[in-house]
Amino acid sequence: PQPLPGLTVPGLPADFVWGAATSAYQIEGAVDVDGRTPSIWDTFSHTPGAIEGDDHGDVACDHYHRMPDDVRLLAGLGLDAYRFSLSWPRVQPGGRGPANAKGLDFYDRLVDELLAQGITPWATLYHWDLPQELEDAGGWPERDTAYRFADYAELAAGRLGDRVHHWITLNEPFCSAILGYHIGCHAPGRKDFRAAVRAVHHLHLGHGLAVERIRAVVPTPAQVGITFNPAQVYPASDSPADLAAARQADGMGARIYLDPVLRGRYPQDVVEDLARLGAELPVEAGDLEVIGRPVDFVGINYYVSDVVAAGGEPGETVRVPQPDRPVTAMPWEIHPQGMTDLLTRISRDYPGTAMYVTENGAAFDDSVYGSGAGGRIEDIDRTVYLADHLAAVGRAREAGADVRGFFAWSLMDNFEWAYGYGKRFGIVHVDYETQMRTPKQSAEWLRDAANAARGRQGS
Ligand code: PNW
Repeated sequence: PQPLPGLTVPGLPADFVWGAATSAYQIEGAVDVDGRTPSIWDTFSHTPGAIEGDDHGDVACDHYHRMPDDVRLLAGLGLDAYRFSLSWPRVQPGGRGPANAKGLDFYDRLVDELLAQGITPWATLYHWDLPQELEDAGGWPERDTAYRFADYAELAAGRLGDRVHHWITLNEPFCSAILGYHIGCHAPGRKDFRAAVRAVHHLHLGHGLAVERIRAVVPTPAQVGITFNPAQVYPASDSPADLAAARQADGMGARIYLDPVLRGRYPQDVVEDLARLGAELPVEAGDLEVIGRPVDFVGINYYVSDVVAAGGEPGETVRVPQPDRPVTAMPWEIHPQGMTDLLTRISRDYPGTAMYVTENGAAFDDSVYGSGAGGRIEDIDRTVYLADHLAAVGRAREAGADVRGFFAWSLMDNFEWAYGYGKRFGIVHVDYETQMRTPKQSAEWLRDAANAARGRQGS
């Protein structure tokens, strides 16, 4: 067995933010309680064959009913911050009209519980649970959805903004647009590339409109940002064909998201690649000014990197597996240096960008030793994964990247989207029969490493 990693992570200052993250549909359950209406994930997960084992989020971790206990659990882990998401159809059933007081009350109580425990709330407004009614009206490929999102953002921020000072508009627009509307492995399960490209732009527009509305209702010092999962791409060789493939993959996986928000324009090569594929970003006059409004930070979710080669057909790119890299249970390749390279590259190409790692973590097949309250999960593989990626953040900081915090994905095992409950990312184990929570060894290590970092002088 591997030894536990050391607690000292070089390069992380005393004021580095240590946190854990979740999202509403993955943990809350209570899908028809207190006025919530279905989201696209309720519909999708109840479509036979869409999800591994036909799992769904009807109960999930039952967090909606166990929230105060979960916050106490979080407090016991000694973390500074908790990133959660609001369920749009809980806050604004159907995605239009007035707020649902009971739905907002839940997040109001959550925020108060967090603050009472000294934990800073970080609210994500959209972690993929679009109200089904808005999908029925066309979803993100329709421009109107962006305006609906801005209205919802204002309702949520207006209620919580006196206490929540950290706001993330969208989580991973790549997943919403490409996995949801092109690949179809995520809700709403459509397979239409042109629609997916329209969705990309309307997600960005919704972000920009929401930034303005949040700033209007949240008193300073509001910190408003957006979370991306930019691809970290390496060419498989230095042949012109592979270099071109890497450029294209980087354009579609990273720059199409980063550039409009951080530079106020779409990259010309990406626009040309899309045109060759018969797709177009539906940009209207003034949109890029809205989308390019300054943000206070960018959230980065990092799990894997991609080695890319030219595919069989011209203009096709393929991801080349790296058999020498160890894998998680997903099975995703483990490559911490990719995170250093990604953060360093963003800080070089988009100077002055403050970043937080808003997700990083791994699914492994945990073994539970003992049972009940005496159960123990020695997840050394997850602990090493987190330690290696925190070290990668430290190296990026030493190379000049302004990375200010790290949120482990996830606080607890939860509904892992298309994979259902079989893949466990938690630093806390959830027994889905009893809903008992048991902190894993990785949670204890994270708590101790955060403490060690706080005790040191800033670096
Ligand atoms: C992120 N992909 O999702 C999400 O933000 C989390 O909700 C999720 O649980 C976590 O990562 C682990 O999967 C992703 O296939 C899901 O490229 C899929 C992909 C990327 C990110």
